[in-house]
Amino acid sequence: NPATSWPSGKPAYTTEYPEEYDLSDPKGSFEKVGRMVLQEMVGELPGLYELPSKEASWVERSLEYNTQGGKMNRGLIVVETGVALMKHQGREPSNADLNRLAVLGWAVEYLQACMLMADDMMDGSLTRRGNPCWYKLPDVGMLNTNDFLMVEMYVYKIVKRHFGQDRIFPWLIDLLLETTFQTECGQLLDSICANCELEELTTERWELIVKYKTAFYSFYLPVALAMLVTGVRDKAAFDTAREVLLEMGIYFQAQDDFLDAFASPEELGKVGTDIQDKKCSWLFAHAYHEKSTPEAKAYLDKHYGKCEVGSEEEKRIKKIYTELGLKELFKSYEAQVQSDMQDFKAKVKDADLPWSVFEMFFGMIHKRKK
Ligand code: GPP
Ligand code: MG
Ligand code: MG
Ligand code: MG
Repeated sequence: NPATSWPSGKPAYTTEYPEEYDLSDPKGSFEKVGRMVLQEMVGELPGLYELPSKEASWVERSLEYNTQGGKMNRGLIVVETGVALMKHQGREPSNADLNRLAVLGWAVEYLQACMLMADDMMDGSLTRRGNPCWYKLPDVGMLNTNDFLMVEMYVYKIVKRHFGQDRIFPWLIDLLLETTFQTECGQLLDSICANCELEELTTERWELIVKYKTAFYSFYLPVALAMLVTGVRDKAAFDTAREVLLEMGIYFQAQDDFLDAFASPEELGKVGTDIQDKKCSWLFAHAYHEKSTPEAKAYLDKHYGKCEVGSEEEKRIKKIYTELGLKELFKSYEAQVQSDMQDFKAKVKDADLPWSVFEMFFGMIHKRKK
């Protein structure tokens, strides 16, 4: 294989995991695997890619900055799902199984990191995870584009290093690629809103946007990866998992949109830009199309997408959201999702999947404040 047999010494596969994965400390163990993966990836740069130390350190700094320090929900769920599935199959996960699940969890975290690096530049955001966005750093700027492309390639390098000799390798890659493309379709739908009339930013469009830009990669992907690696092959099981997880993912992005306006930036770790950016957010779509009054509509027509973060107009728009009763509407949507989740229980059991996976995932996000 020309890509892997040159230069000599390639490829290096990791097959042994001497460090004990401690399930009683899920975050700590997961973080340890993250350190290992980062070191492996950075370690290859001087030898295989002839990168001088300055550039190798740049990559290391970018990976540290952008892949670490998040909530790690997506990554952790890969491990949790894998463990639950193996137990459901009557198997006890070995140390290697746990490490390999965590590696896939990190592949999802790297994919997430690269999406956020690109998204922040597109959205003109200022902060992320409590720090300035990477592209905002004076010595980064437009180099962000290359940096996020490198993080994206690291997704595949990580998977290749740990699963390159595994028969499911092509399926893992296909799933990651397909999910990335779905996310890009979603980001397109999201970005084109800037060129749309407010009339077009409907709740139907909102649902389509968020299904693609968030739900596939954040919810279906981690569970589907764990299903693949634990040997699930039944199409119906993937279909059922997707159906439940997409609804959860759509709700997750509704929360993201809600928090964009109503959470404190300190708690959220980022400053909301949806009003400035003319996003088809859950709040806007419901304010404009479902709950509107002529006065509210007139104000939105005049100022939505035309005022800056922190401006009086932005504050007024948030006040309009509140006056239109969107906080209450959100609560009732939230209750609806919770009851839908209960209704999915039987279907999940029929698909021979452990309900605990979905319950746990939902528990991680339900009523979240950040
Ligand atoms: C979240 O939207 C969606 C993404 C991060 C997907 C980006 C996809 C790309 C192909 C780059 P958001 O802008 O509401 O997220 P946040 O509020 O965290 O900025
Ligand atoms: Mg954004
Ligand atoms: Mg965005
Ligand atoms: Mg957002």
